[in-house]
Amino acid sequence: MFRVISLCSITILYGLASNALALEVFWDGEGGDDLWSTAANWSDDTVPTSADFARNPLADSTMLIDGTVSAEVAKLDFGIETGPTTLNITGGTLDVLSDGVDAESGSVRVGFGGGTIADATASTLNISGGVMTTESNLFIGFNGSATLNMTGGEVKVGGTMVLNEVTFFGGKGHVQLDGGTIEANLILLKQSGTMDVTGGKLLYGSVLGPVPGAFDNIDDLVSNGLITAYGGTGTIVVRSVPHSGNIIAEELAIEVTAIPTTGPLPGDFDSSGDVTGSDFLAWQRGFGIPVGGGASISDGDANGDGGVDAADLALWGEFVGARALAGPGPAVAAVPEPSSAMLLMFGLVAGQCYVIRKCRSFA
Ligand SMILES: [Ca+2]
Ligand SMILES: [Ca+2]
Ligand SMILES: [Ca+2]
Repeated sequence: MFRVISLCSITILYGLASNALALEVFWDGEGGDDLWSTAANWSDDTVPTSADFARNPLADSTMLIDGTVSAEVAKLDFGIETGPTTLNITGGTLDVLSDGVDAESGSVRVGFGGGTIADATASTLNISGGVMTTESNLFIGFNGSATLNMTGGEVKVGGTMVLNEVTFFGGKGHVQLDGGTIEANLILLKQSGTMDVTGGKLLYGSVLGPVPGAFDNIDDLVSNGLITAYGGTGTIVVRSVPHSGNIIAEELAIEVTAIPTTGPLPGDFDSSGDVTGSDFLAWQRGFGIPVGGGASISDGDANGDGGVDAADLALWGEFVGARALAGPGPAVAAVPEPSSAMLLMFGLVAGQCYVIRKCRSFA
């Protein structure tokens, strides 16, 4: 059963046959300490290398990569049908490298064929530190359910971060981003993929939603509640920023963060939905109103102390170039601003422009 599914998945996802014969190394947990680097935890008591496909089908098991571990592997699947599996990364590194032969290599698949998220079969990737790099794709839920809980560290996805690839089973892929940085060349939310943000940041090149053409940008995903801030009570904040080079599809990355409140962003003095040079002019007009002087947001008071001074300009500077995205709740009307000239002054106009390109890895 499993082999049939696996082969079909390869065909469906990649449209080409895989002929790699990389060694499969299985987690047996016999080392008793959960550490990736403990040889006894693996079949044949050998820690996998960048030439191996690592798999963990051991239900209720936990794998640990901490600051002592520098792990390399050609592919990692865990939570394989039999039950929930957890990988905790608290430090160190996990590099998942393509072997140049197998189309699936370079990828991590969490929750491989493991039922719905309500089941005990949902698997979890917890990252609180360290760096995980996948040369190819990261699947959170693959014919099964999985959650990525991110509270620190870095995830660098050279291919596509896919939330829930459902081909044969139900399931759900969820990313809970509470800290750290996720950088993905491309993000694809499949049938029931969701993300919630309370901290940290997400950088991506392009994003595609569950219905190609319908949800093809983050505005759609947020307005339809698939990407939320603080469980829906906050605001998703996006802007275009330079990136470290991991994102190959775009010159600029889209940065996604969150603030815990709704309403105008700090520095959005004209409540237009974005923070631009027009807001700077509003601050300039109000500048000099003393603290407690009754100034409002529209006067340039970003911190609510009733005055308009350098502290308010600092908040404007923190959010300039950012846009607030309204969730499914009461809509916040975004009024387009003739801001290009002002943004040119601040050297930011390029950051306002990006092109959503077609999904490269998954047509
Ligand atoms: Ca063993
Ligand atoms: Ca504004
Ligand atoms: Ca103020």
